[in-house]
Amino acid sequence: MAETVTTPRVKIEPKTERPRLYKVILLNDDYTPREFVVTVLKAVFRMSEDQAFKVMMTAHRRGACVVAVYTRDVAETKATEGTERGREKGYPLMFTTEPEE
Ligand code: TYC
Repeated sequence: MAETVTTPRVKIEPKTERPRLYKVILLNDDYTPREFVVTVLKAVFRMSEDQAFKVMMTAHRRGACVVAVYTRDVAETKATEGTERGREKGYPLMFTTEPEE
């Protein structure tokens, strides 16, 4: 018997939804020393001195700066850790998270 070769007419495209990403935002305040903010950015967000200084200065001048984007768990953990490092030293340093559009 002759072999029947069929070409599927419908292309099956498995769709894996990418997880929603969250921004970690650094908020300015009047009390936390600039150098301390830079130290926290380097330690928690693995930034270079240069990157950390630029992010700190942007928050200082504009009131807030997006630090990085992560999945929700990672964003929340890092925001909490950054805020906690300030709190330990008695500074009001604050990181928040916000979902990306
Ligand atoms: N505004 C602070 C100061 O003048 C420095 C600072 C920068 C604090 C950025 C927080 O997110 C911040 N000492």
